[in-house]
Amino acid sequence: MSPKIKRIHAMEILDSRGNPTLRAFVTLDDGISASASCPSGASTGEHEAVELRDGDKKRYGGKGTLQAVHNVNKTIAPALIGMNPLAQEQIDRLMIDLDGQPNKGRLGANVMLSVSMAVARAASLSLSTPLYTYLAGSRKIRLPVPMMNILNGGKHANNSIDFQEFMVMPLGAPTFAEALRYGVETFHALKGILSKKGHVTGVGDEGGFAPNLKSNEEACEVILEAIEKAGYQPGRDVALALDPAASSFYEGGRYRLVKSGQGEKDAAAMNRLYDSWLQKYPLVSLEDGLAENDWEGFQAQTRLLGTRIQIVGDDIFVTNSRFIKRGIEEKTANAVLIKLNQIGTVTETIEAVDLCRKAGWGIVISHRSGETEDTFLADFAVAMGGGQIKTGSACRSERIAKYNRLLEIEAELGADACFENPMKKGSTK
Ligand code: 2PG
Ligand code: MG
Repeated sequence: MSPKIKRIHAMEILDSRGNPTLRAFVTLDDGISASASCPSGASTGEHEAVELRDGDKKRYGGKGTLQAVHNVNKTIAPALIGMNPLAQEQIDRLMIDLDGQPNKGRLGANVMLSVSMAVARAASLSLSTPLYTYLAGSRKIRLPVPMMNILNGGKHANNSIDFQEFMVMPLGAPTFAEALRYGVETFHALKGILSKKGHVTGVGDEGGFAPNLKSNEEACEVILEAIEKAGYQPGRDVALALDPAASSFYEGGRYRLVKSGQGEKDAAAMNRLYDSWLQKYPLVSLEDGLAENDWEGFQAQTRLLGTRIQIVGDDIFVTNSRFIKRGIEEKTANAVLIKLNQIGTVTETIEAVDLCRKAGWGIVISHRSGETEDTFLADFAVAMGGGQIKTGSACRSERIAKYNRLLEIEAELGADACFENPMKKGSTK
């Protein structure tokens, strides 16, 4: 007999920035109980699904989630009780209908996603199946290569760097555990280098260092130094990936590199800048190199750089199949950053992943800058099989929790664990 949902409730908890978020609990009639927590972004895309906040300035500066809790307890729970938790798609569609808004503005994407993830987790527990196997369905599972954001700027750090994320990608490692070690050792080497140069080694929201460097270029240079100091060869063992999060410094049709004092540029000049970086640095992936509404600039960038590196759209696609379809038609990029809370249900996120795979596009499963200790993302990345995860630096427990879960999964899979360089020609998307 199939299990049924007996109870659903939620509570207000805190994320890694000390802002309220939501944890949903799902209890089944077979005694299984599971919970899941929603993350929250800072450099959010304009077209992301709505994150419901109370707006009551007397509590948490307006960021409270009591209304969201109420929506779970009073609207979603009564509709879902009695349903089979294995019917993920049906449950997600029902929540989408209950909300009735294209941007999930009535119930809130944070409300729907916490419930959606908790339902999936309860279902996997009820079947005694690991969450990654359950979510994978017929997809081939694969351990992801981490994109580790070891140097932070932009909106994630109060420093002189315009670009938000400078990441290392240990592409030459033979296993996930080794990839993680390469990245962690590079992070530690970077700390030594920065402190020797007299920089502060405090960290930003995702655990990367946030020094005041002279330029965005200097950030790449110190990372290359760190890769070598850790004993690795830049490019071969450990490559660079970037997320400038360019919407955050785009204003009035210009890209304003104000924090570093490097002037203003149009899209063509930004693309030339990235091209010149490709000559100097072992860059393999560029995310949001241009702003979210600059579809033309993105297209030109993909024409210019897209055969040499991965061009990832984050804010421009917001994990929304409608925007991804347009991107595939117009050749706007060649990869998508996938964030569950940008769209608000597990089902729609999987739909976005499958769309990318069909088009031969890259898939990067990503955290948010505000996270919790929930490790759903690690299982989700393995299940989707795209071979790439972005989940922060080598410190801060909300990031490390995901890495530790991936270590566990790799150990559990043993000889069956698949790990390969997703940038290699012929690697499955
Ligand atoms: C991004 C993310 C995650 P945020 O821009 O890719 O690193 O940041 O969650 O603040 O949108
Ligand atoms: Mg981004």
